[in-house]
Amino acid sequence: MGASPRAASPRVRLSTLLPLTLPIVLAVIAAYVQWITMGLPAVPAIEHLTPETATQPFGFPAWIGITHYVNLLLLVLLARSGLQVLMDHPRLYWNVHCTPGTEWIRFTPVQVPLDRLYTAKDDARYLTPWVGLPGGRHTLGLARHWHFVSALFWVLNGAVYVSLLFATSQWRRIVPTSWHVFPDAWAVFVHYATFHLPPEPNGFYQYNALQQLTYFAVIFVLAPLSILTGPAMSPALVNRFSWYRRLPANRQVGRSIHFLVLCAYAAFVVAHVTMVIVTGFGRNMNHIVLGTDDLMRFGMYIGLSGLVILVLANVMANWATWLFPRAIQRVGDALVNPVIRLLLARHSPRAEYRVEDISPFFWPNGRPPTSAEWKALAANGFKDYRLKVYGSVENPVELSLDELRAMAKQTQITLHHCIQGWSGIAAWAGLPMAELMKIVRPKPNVKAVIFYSFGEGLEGGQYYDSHTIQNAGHPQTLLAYDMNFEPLNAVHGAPLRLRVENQLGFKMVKWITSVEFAEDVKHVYAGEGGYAADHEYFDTMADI
Ligand SMILES: Nc1nc2c(c(=O)[nH]1)N[C@H]1C(S)=C(S)[C@@H](COP(=O)(O)O)O[C@H]1N2
Ligand SMILES: [Mo]
Repeated sequence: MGASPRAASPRVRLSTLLPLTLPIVLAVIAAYVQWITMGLPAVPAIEHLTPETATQPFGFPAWIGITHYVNLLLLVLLARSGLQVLMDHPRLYWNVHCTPGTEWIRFTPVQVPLDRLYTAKDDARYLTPWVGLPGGRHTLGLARHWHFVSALFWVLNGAVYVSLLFATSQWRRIVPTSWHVFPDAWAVFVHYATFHLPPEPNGFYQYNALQQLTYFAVIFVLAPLSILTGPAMSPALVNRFSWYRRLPANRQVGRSIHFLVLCAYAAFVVAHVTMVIVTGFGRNMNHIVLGTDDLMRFGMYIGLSGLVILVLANVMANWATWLFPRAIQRVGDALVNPVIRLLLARHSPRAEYRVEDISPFFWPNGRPPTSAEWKALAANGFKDYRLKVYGSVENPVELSLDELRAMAKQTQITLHHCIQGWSGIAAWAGLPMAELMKIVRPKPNVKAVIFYSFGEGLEGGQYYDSHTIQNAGHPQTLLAYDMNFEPLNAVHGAPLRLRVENQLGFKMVKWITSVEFAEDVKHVYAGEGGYAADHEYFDTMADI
């Protein structure tokens, strides 16, 4: 398939890099041309406002300083945990199939070998704890708890900020009200780009045009973009809507934009902090920290202490995550699950794709079982395989593959979402779990359905996972024996694997040996409901 392992594909594709950077480079060149040929453009005259002459709201009330600080703290946590998640599948694409070699950027030197089994987990990278939260390799389960909890509070903080902005007419600082802001902002840009400082207004009363436009874009463009592209990666949301697949924006476009927005935030922070320093650090710090407009040093000291606290909070976050991972998982679940339950879990998946949409390459995860039992069954074409269905049911059964195939068959072409970030479309055929439930008849006390694998997890020990009885009964929940119109192969879960289209891939147990109906999951291994939840601290509701 495509490139030989030696033909090194570039780490960043020019076809993506150029459209992103060329406008900036051209703007800087234009600024220099204008400066050299016509001199610096005039920026609008600045009124020297005083508390007596200022007409619009001025100064910084405490709520701006507080939301500004909370925002910074949460953005740092979001960026660090987000990078950790990214490193678990260190490739970004514009196509939903994630075919190796089609990524527009990769954060790994590895070219995916196509001549041997190379799983997506093999592809995960190590990230230093100085950058990543929590750092390490394949720690995305814990990173996700930080990311989602931070995201929740970040959106809440943003909502408070924007509400107060419009409740108080502080919005006049941020929202341009005249088209003149564009030529004025350009005039300021020509100054900055050529390393000149234009006459600056006092930020306590008003911003210059470029500053206003930039703040507006960060708050009203970047933030909504990251909020929208986050859920665009959720299987529950994406597979809920059948029109979604027709949009140009797929999971990988969302993921790529989510990352590019992070880059934009980072660029903004560098530029913003530079400008705060060069235009009068002490005074600017008093504005935002104390809400005063003078040259005292107090605001600077408190502000810098705030940064020290921010660094300490991050050190503590890493430390707590390594020492008390189970507690982090519990807190994450406790805060995030109710939101997911409210927004997503009530919806059944129903999106279907077309045969033409099927991915040419489908990343594998997990290695085929090594047990003698599975190998013997496989050697015999699974003729002796019996699926054991037991537990709290009226009618426990053991079913051969032929018997399973003789029962109600359903085919669905769906989009798979792995927790690591990759996706792929495949056709699956099998027995709907709802049909199996009609035969075994779960008792009224049953809340959980547990799927056990012949295979082992990353750290050894039996792989398993569980679903609520409601989720097991979803119309697209299948015990699949065919993939892309052929019997399931060894890598993708032969003889039988689960498909649950509203949740992440790790919930879809491959190489199933038995299915247990139970009141809860406490009696199974560590009791968290699945191998990944037990060992890797993955979320128990894998809808996002
Ligand atoms: N038994 C078992 N099932 C498993 C896994 C595993 O490691 N062992 N990996 C899971 C994960 S993380 C994903 S994304 C999907 C991958 O399915 P695929 O290999 O068909 O792409 O299988 C899931 N089922
Ligand atoms: Mo996965």
